[in-house]
Amino acid sequence: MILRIDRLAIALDAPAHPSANSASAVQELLGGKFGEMSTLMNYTFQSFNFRGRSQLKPFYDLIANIAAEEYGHIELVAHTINLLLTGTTERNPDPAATPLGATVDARNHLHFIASGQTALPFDSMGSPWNGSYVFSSGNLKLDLLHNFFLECGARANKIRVYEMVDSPVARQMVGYLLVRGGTHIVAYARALEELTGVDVAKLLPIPDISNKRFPEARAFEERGLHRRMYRMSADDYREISKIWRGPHPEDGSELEVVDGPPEGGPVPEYPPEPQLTAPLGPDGVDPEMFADIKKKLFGNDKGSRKKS
Ligand code: MN3
Repeated sequence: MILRIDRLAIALDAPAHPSANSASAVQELLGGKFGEMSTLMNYTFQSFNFRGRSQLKPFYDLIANIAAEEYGHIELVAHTINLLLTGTTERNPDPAATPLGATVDARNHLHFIASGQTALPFDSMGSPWNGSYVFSSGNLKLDLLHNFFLECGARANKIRVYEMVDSPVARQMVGYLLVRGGTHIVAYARALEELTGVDVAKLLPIPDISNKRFPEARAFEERGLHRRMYRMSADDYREISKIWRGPHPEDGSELEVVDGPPEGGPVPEYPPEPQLTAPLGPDGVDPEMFADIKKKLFGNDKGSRKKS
């Protein structure tokens, strides 16, 4: 079971310049093949399907625990998309004024047609996330190799989205996820080392650029977030400390298990978007529509039902 906390992993500030096309690029980090929906569902299914749990408890604990952190990463990317989209159209309840006119040049019309100007489980090209992105082979060595590869691929995509989008809210989110994804790369490298003796961490970093080159990521690393594994449970997953230990492969700092989730930040509040009839129509209830319904129910004779 998952216990949910109504906070984001970090505080996110609304951007001064919202951008629908930046939001489309960020969608890759949510519903792309290497996005946060994929890390969440891969580790979730691998934990559901784990065989030989009692013999391999530290590995089970690690995969199950990282799955729980990934939920918060989906949440963080979705809210970044929402903040980038909020304010991209004219908040005008008159449909004849073409209040969504600016969106015809936006890359992803689904943000405006299929949702209330908010995130969807799609990649940057509008293709839906799908279950074939999940690898759960039943072979621990293979699954760990896959997870190491998945996190490195996710890191490459984060770096590229960072290079595309200069909005501070997107860069804050990507900086944080570069650091947290970095801990998951080290975790799967350490797990492979415990299982086989091979020093997988010698391959790092993949791609060959340090997190310290990204100012927002560097700030999180200076606070020690790259050496922390959050234990996302009140009582369980304690054996992660049998894998998450020793020196960090890049800077030699000591790896540390922290009991409980990150302190986090508030969930953003989104104002209504009347031009999208979100949450209700203009002015709550459209008076003309209301009069129409009344006429259909009661006829023109106010208040009394027609006698048949
Ligand atoms: Mn993640």
